[in-house]
Amino acid sequence: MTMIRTFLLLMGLASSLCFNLDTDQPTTFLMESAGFGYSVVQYANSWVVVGAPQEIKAANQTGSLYQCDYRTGKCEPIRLKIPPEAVNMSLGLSLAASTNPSQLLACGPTVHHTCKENMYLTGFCFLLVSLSWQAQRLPAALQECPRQEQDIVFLIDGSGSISFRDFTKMLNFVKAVMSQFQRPSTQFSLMQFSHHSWVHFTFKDFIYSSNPLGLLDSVQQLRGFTYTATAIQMVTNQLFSASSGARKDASKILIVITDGQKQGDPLGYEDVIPRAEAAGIIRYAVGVGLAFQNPHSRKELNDIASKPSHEHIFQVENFDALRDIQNQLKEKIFAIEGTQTISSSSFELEMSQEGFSAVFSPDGPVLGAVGSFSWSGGAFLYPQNMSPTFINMSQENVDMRDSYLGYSTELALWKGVKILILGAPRHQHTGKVVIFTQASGQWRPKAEVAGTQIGSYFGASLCSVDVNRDGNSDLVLIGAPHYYKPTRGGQVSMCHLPLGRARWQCEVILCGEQGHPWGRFGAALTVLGDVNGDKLTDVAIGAPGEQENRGAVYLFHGTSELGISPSHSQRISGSQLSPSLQYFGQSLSGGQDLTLDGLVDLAVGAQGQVMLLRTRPVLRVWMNIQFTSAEIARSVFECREETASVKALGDANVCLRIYESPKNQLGDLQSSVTFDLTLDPGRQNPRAIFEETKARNLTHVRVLGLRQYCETVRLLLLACVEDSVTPITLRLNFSLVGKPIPSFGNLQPILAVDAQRYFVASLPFEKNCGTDHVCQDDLGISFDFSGLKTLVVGSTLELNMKVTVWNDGEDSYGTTITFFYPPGLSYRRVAGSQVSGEESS
Ligand SMILES: *[C@@H]1O[C@H](CO)[C@@H](O)[C@H](O)[C@H]1NC(C)=O
Ligand SMILES: *[C@@H]1O[C@H](CO)[C@@H](O)[C@H](O)[C@H]1NC(C)=O
Ligand SMILES: *[C@@H]1O[C@H](CO)[C@@H](O)[C@H](O)[C@H]1NC(C)=O
Ligand SMILES: *[C@@H]1O[C@H](CO)[C@@H](O)[C@H](O)[C@H]1NC(C)=O
Ligand SMILES: *[C@@H]1O[C@H](CO)[C@@H](O)[C@H](O)[C@H]1NC(C)=O
Ligand SMILES: [Ca+2]
Ligand SMILES: [Ca+2]
Ligand SMILES: [Ca+2]
Repeated sequence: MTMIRTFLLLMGLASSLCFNLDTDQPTTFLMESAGFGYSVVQYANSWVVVGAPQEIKAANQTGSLYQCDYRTGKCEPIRLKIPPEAVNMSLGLSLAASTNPSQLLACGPTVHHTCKENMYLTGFCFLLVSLSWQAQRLPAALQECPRQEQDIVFLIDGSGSISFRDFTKMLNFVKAVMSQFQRPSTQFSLMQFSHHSWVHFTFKDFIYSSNPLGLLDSVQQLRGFTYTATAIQMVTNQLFSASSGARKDASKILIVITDGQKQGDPLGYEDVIPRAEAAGIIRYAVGVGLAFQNPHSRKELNDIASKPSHEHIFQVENFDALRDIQNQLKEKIFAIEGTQTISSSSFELEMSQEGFSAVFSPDGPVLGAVGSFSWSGGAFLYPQNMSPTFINMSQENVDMRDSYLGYSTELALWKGVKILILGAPRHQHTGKVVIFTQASGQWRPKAEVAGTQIGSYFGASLCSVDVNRDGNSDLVLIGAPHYYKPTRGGQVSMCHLPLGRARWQCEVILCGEQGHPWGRFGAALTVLGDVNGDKLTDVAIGAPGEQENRGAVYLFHGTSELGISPSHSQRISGSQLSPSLQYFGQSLSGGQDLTLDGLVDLAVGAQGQVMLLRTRPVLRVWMNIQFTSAEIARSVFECREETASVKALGDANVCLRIYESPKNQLGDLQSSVTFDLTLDPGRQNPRAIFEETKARNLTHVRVLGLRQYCETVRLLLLACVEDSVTPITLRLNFSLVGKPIPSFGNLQPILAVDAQRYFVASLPFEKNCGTDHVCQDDLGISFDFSGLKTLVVGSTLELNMKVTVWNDGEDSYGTTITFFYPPGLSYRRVAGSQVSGEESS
């Protein structure tokens, strides 16, 4: 018994697990191209566009796009003009498409952008409209290198040991260096020192001067001793101050030019250099003349200059040789970048990786920019003919560093309101998803929901679903592909959009099958459209890590409660399609019919290939049974004399009509239908049999199209049935196997899993209740205790009671008498007798 039940259960599971994507004849697009299949999108109801972000196309060009055609089974490269500045962009790392109008976004978020000595990662997307592959570039130009601001102080030695001619050469050197930098990014200030000091011009003087180089013309030599340390202290305190025009975010650079040792200075370098260092002043020391050949002087230069000394010290033999180091000094200063100085804080958009994710909104394309603001992340919205809007969490007082906001992007619509959803899978290590809405032109965070497990990457994938297809999104699926459970890896939360000010919450968790702790279930999500014909949207979820990265795809159906059923209706493993498949399900795209059969198809990316799976046409069956006579006449079933002969019971007309849902363009669909008819199922002995089989059961196999089919069967009643009250039942059940359609690549129709598979009709026995067929009885009852008036407990052992029931009206069916007696008595037996020959109970 248990064995059989287990078997039946398995049978049921097996049949439901192939509903209803066709796995027998997938179309495979193969391409010898690195990363082919990393991303995939259905485009313009005719193409599968595939990204191959790792393909090396030229010296500085990575990534490529392909358009694949179901009819030919082949892919062609999409030839885009890649601008030379899009260095190693990994084109095709993310793709998005929209219908009506048909648009495609293809992004390369790893544009290597060199600024001076630093390498930045920005991104480009191409917006393609129609098949002309005329591309618009987003953003229109490469972001400029970050502007580096520098505040440079020259501190020049005017002591008596320097001749007038050499002092002039020194001023010329200062002039030459100054002329190589541009205002306003670079500002200069000049101070001369001996045993006094003289500020010739501050940064303010420099920036407001109409002729900055002219400021040097009035400089006179001071003469006297050499108070180098005191002078450095004044530079630190006075010149690098806001009141002198120094800027907070600029690099601070001090260039000291001297010919000799400190002389008579009350301060030592140890008194002043630590302060200069703390203020972030980068110090260059230029030593001129033979004085510096002695080790003591050499040490002084070391004390003044920043570390490492060899990078910050210049020594020249004489003042003429200063000219030789102009360029060296310039290069050194140019090389100082924001990221290397103490003062400059962090990245803004230099590492934005714009286009890491992409989605179309009614206002324009939205590109995720995960790396912006030290990987806080955000997204750019590109409205038509307008400058882009940056959407991030700046309004919120939250720590978003390393959150990766914009790792995934999705759009939802609710009563015409646009809702932008951004995933931040590294937020606080557990991940977060934020909903943005527009309020007075500004995109503001409205609601958010956080992940629960560290490292789960909650929000790495997003998918908004309009389950009942009324134009309003009902829920968002949020993938956490690295969610770890010992038996299952990855999960997807189902989160209904929050209404009003309600908190955003997720209700149901979708999972893959057990036994795949590294399955990465939820790494890819897609809306499929309605595949099973219940008019509710269905979704597909990829688990590319299942079975040692062979991968799998799950199909889930929408439910009438505007949710997604937590149990999948089909699992397609990569190994079942091809033994060599790897990462099957790493990318998904559904919702369009590319095979021209009227049914939506699913494109699934794997490593180096893409599979196009068709949905199978779904059949449902309408059934009916009609008897030629509405009831069994008394003359047929009444058993007065004991003649053991069967009697004709009339005909049953059995009808089946097979119809398709959803509608498709496949024409007539044939299927082989096996149907069983059973009389009095569940009864030990049947009361009627089929004339054809002389048994209670009958099986027919017919090939039927999408038409109504009827068949008449003759019934016989066995003689003297013992129960002529309960109607005779006739049950119809069937199984259906769709016939492959040769003109559509042998696509095979399938019976809906939730289709009705039984139909039961009943044939009642005629009742003696007049012409209205309503039995109006008139029952009476009387009790008789054989004349006993009092029951004395203990004196009488038996109490006999006579109950008389009579009927003065039409026949009465199922009459019962309920009789209560006190606890002191116990029930013995009942004996019945019938008085008139009519009907009994
Ligand atoms: C590749 O890009 C680098 C950095 O932008 C550039 O220096 C180099 O010239 C480029 N090479 C070619 C062949 O374009
Ligand atoms: C671009 O990629 C190629 C191949 O991987 C590499 O050789 C080259 O150095 C890269 N260019 C830059 C600028 O990073
Ligand atoms: C958001 O962007 C603005 C610039 O638009 C920036 O100043 C701010 O720091 C950003 N906020 C976060 C949390 O990244
Ligand atoms: C009727 O059912 C019995 C047992 O289930 C089976 O052996 C027999 O073949 C069936 N007869 C017909 C005509 O289907
Ligand atoms: C009808 O139902 C019976 C019992 O559930 C089952 O054994 C039989 O296979 C069914 N017939 C068909 C044609 O599916
Ligand atoms: Ca809806
Ligand atoms: Ca559906
Ligand atoms: Ca199709």
